[in-house]
Amino acid sequence: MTLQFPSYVKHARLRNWVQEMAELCKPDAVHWCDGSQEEYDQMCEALVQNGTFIRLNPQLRPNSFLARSDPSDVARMEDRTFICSLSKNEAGPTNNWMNPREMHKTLNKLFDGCMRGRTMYVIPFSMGPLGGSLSYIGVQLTDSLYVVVNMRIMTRMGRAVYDVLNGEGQFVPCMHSVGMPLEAGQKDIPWPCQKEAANKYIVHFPEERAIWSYGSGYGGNALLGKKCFALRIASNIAHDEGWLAEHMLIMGVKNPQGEKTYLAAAFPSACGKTNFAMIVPPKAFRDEGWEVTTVGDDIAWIKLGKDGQLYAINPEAGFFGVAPGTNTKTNPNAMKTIEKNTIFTNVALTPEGDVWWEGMGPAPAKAIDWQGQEWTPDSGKKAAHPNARFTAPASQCPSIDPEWENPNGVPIKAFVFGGRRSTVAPLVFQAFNWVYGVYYASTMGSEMTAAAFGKLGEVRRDPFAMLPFAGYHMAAYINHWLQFGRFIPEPPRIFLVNWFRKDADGNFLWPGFSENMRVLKWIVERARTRAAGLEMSLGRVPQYKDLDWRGLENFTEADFNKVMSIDNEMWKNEILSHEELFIKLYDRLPKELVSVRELLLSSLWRQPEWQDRDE
Ligand code: TSX
Ligand code: MN
Repeated sequence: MTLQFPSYVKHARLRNWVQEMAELCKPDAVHWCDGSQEEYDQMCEALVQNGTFIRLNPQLRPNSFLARSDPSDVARMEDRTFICSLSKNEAGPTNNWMNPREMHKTLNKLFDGCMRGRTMYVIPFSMGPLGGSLSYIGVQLTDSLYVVVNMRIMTRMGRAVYDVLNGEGQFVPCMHSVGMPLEAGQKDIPWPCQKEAANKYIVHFPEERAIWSYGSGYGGNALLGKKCFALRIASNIAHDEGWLAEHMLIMGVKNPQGEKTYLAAAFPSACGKTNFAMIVPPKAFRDEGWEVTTVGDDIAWIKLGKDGQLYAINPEAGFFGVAPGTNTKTNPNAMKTIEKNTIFTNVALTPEGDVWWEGMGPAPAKAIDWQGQEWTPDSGKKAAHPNARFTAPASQCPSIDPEWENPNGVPIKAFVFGGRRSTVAPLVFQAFNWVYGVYYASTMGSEMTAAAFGKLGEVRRDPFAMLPFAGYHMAAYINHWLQFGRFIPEPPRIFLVNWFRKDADGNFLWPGFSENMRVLKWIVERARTRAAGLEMSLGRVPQYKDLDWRGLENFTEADFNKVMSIDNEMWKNEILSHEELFIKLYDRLPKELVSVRELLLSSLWRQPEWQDRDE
């Protein structure tokens, strides 16, 4: 087929690539997305007509829609995610690798004719503010209209991208197909995809800086700007260019003096990262003038500025958040964000035409569950899928930071790393220095809350919360952090947190949520003033008197000491278990990690109590 190119698409390499891909995929038509509101509205209406979208009650959820995915297509597929670097060692032991030439052969077969009977959409998008010094451009070709409308919320999508690209600029080509061509006369279904896991492919070519995704229409598998581009491909670019592409939220904390401190924080999944990014301080703090603002909830791109400070942008324009568990108590700002202009996927539908999920509030007497079946509270199954999502514009978040679209980013003063640990890890401590911080971030782990990966309660090591997202060798990634730190005149302080410590009876020792502000205040004051906490074996810690307890007076010094306690014997075992990761990464593990491990053991190895001395 000979393509008609819009006059504003002048980029020759882009034209050639789209032409070539159209010849491969053989769609019935090509649609060049302009990103306008009219186009978005028309596409949503077409999705309603097709049965992919249900329009929610406009009184309750204006301009919002519900999509139900195929039951086989509900989450990212780590087993089907590939890093196809030229050499296997470059991908490292924590990524799936396949020879890029073999993979290209496989993909060329799969994509040959894969869009028959469908339209191929051309989605130009910018990760980061358009034209920003930290921004990068991608172009996604897809046969999924659901993907197009989600990409319009999650990225800066549309015609203006071509002006930034001009005739020459670099872009990351992103190929996507749901992998279900339509034969002549065949009727489409609401959620086309490849049902078999083995037929899904999420593939990255790091050297080519290209992404190919086949067979899935869901989230991170299909919205290629997010995990595939902004983390896996961008981490490769960042490694080569000397910056950081991180799985981090970015937030701003303003003190009563009006001084703003920005920090970036990494948490593995199921730690409430979005909730923390949108935290509402307790009343006593708000009344005094403390304010927390949100720059991003998932990804941070961080560069060293000419002034020696780190600057971070959120490359995304929306939130693709987990719905279950989100309510007006756990995250009031998210609930406000999703009041309108939101796409819900795999949540339940109420008789009023609104959405519902587990942990939203009182259950409706009846509903239609995420699979389209009648549901009642006693039907013994979940109404919403545990990985049900909302896609909503970041601009609608009440706590959105005034600088969130600053093309030069916001200055980062501290990094926070946190896992989900019921034992061992204390509520908060500050690493002695950058290298110690890198050690703790590398060995960070989370206990399994669902049996999705590994056994329930087992610790899954998730270095920097990047295990599924580093697009190259994890040990080289850790070394990149060490190397990056050497160029920062005064590196940001690194803090470790754990909101999930439990007592022997299984009760949480820390109230979490808004109350995390008390920890956050201590962190921000340390980062600003460089004041040191009390030096302990692992790092510097606050004492009870160092935290602000107004409004939480019933949390006693004894309670605090429990959630802060460091058990030397348990920590010796913890450090032993770090060995497993170190052995996995052995051939390229930075020597600093082995040294810090020895230093930690040294400070954990206590002499017998002085009373025991025979004198
Ligand atoms: O998001 C969470 N945060 C961070 C909030 C800013 N969650 C939810 C995690 C699942 C995604 C938390 N859960 C947090 C937390 O700080 N803490 C906990 C554990 C917890 C749960 C319930 C209570 C206390 C702690 N208490 C009551 O329900 C009364
Ligand atoms: Mn994430």
